Amino acid sequence: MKDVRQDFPTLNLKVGDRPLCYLDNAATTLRPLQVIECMDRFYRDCNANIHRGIHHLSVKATKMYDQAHERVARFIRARSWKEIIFTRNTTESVNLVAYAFGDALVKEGDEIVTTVSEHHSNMIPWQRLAARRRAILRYIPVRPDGTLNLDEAAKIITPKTRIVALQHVSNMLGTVHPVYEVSEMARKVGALVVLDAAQSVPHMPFDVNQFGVDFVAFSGHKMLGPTGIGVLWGREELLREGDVFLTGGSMISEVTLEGAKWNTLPWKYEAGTPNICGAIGLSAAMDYLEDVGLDEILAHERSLLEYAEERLSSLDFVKIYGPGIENRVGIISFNVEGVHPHDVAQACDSFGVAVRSGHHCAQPLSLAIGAKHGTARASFYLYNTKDEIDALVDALVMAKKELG
Ligand code: C6P
Repeated sequence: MKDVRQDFPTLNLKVGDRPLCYLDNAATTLRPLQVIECMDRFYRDCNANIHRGIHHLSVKATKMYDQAHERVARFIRARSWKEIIFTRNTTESVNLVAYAFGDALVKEGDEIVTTVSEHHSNMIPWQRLAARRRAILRYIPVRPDGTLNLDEAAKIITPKTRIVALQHVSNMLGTVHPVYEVSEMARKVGALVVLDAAQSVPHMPFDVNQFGVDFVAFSGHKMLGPTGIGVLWGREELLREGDVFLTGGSMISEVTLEGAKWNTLPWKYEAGTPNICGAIGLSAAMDYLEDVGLDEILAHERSLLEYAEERLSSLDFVKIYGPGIENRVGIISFNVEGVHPHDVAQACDSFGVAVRSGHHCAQPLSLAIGAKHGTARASFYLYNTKDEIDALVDALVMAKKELG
């Protein structure tokens, strides 16, 4: 893979007198100059609202925003740009499905299925939907290593199931889940499938058609793009028929005092002034990622994961969670014997190493894998190096010595 580090100004920062080792990419990634400068150019040269004005700047901004939908469609191999809805983030994308589709689909006594491994963003919206509709929420359990128990899934997904919502990759453990197998079970009983791809779209070649799912949600800020921009992909025929979510300007074609008609796709789901610059910044991030190559990025992260697993498992006071690395991508979750994960993260910070600690917004999974205080987590991306993993190891040795 080509050397990309010079494109990321944040990597020049120091923490105290140590170079920053940014290993918190599952939380959010850094941004390359190409994205920062693209957004800077937009605000300098093209700033206007979209789909409203007929003046020069508005036409320019509208074109760029509309093209951003096409850019995303190409990135995830969607059949049409009309299937791309810009939201704020993965969380909003999942909520959109729960409200606009879930409320109409789920009736009293019906069942919704999700998994114990989910991020809260793909759990709470279904808890709320079940409460609104007096439906039953059922969970596919995980084994002690955090992998999904498919034998149980086959029993839990039944003709009563209306929606199955699951993640592609666990943000806590990096586990890659067997999405196709689960979606096949769901399709057999006619349930809709919602895929949280927040931790996969940024890290590997991704084709929305490969899993047999109906909706895919992800966030721009986890893939070199800005914060405040996310994506919901949905099958066009579903989106065309679906109810609306947020209402107001832009999402209508005609309004009377009595009611309104909805706009065409994707505008029907993009109420109000959207994050125009965010969408354009995300397009620049996708250009960048494709230029480096998603296969190359995946291979690079795999080599970092292998190295991290080898180095951390050589420390007898470190416990690593999750399945073997053949079932994981660039995330490693661990604990240092006798040291609280927050103290581990603090010790890492004193070495310039940024890791996240706690439940990682997946508290039921923490409990299920026997990490009641959570874990410390290092997560990799295209700009990380083996030297940074060495710095992490030095920090863990110090944490054990001083605090363990
Ligand atoms: N996980 C992490 O540190 P938002 O916040 O909406 O952009 O993404 C939510 C989300 C949903 N699903 C998965 C699998 C995720 O990893 C995340 C975000 C971050 O693990 C921040 S909590």
